[in-house]
Amino acid sequence: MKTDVVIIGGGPSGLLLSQLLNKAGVATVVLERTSRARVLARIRAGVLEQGTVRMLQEAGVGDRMAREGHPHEGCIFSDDDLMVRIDFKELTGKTVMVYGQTEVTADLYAAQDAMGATILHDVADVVICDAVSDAPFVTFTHDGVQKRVDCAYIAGCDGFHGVSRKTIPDDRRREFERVYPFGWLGILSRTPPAHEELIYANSANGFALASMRNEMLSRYYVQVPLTDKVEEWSDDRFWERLTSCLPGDVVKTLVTGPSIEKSIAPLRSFVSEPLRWGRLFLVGDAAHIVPPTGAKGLNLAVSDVFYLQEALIAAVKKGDMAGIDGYAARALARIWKAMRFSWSMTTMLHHFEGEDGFAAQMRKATLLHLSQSETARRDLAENYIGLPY
Ligand code: FAS
Ligand code: PHB
Repeated sequence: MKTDVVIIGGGPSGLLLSQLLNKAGVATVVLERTSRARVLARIRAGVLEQGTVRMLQEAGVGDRMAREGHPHEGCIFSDDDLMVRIDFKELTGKTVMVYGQTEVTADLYAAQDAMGATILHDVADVVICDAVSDAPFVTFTHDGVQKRVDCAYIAGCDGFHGVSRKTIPDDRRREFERVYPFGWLGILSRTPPAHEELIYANSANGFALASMRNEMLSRYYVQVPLTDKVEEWSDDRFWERLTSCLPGDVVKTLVTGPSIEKSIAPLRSFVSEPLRWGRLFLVGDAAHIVPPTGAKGLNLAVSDVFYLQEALIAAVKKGDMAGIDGYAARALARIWKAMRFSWSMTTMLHHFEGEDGFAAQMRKATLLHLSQSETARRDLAENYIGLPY
């Protein structure tokens, strides 16, 4: 097999990159380790920045999002019963889109199928070869047969546990990490959302987030110790913790119900540099992980895709290497700013085991300042709706 770009990973970043490259006449082969059903069964992100919405529209996958997605003009930060609204529209002139990552991925698969794109599922033993050469290739096993695809470039869109980042020699990689001593226990329930906008809640009982997918599908999270197991959390126990974190006025109208999905996600901040190794480029979770507190994970993957698709199209179609040579620095500049925002939101809203009263006072003062300072609200809004590409 021979193609222009091999994309390792059929998640949102791999599929979006493939879609944009194919639209520009650049051939791709996507290699995905699991089945399509497994990819589409993952419940992940829920909030899309305006830049992500624009990229999906440019990729030709914006129609269902426009019909079924929900534009949000603001969100709430609460501290016990204090509720502070961040008015994105008034403060930045922009909004965000509530539309699940699962739906984004399904729309991308449908568009890639319509294009006749080459996406191989249930691929194993992916090995990136000769990345630092003019003739890289990838070997893998598919349908029990060892195969090889030769290409001009390789995009590592294979997430935190993929092979791409580890292809860069350990002594050439620089990794930055903060592992948080808690996780998010999340549930989906076929109930009306607690509030028409998202609520990021700080409380004496820890952090909680009230989100949604649509008017009859709610997504909730509560902070739990990393040692907790999902089977230790009955629905009743979850609802009890959630109601102890949300503002009293919201709890009054909260509709509870059985969970249809329940999982615990660990929280970490992580960046691996460099993003480029010869003709291999790291994209999305393969290169960085943010705690979901800032709703940046998927959106950061999309801005990586924006920079890389522009660079690859110029290189493949015109032999212009400027974008290729500038990709890593350009993407990292935005990655680190999103890393900072996600870290600050996480430290601002979560209880840390063994923290002293001073830390709790810092959280309360931050939220009180947010309620009294338009400048503080504008700074948060600018980061939340997404910094410029
Ligand atoms: P992904 O991990 O989505 O996709 C990588 C793909 O590569 C996967 O399909 C995987 O099967 C495949 N792969 C891995 N190794 C391979 C190999 N060797 N060969 C071939 N394929 C391989 N972000 C938010 O903004 N908000 C959230 O609430 C949120 N919640 C999350 C919860 C969890 C449990 C996780 C893990 C992440 C969450 N994220 C959230 C972040 C998430 O949305 C990611 O940012 C997003 O999926 C990034 O997309 P990709 O870079 O495509 O990586
Ligand atoms: C979600 O709806 O899953 C969601 C929303 C906002 C976040 C994290 C997760 O910051």
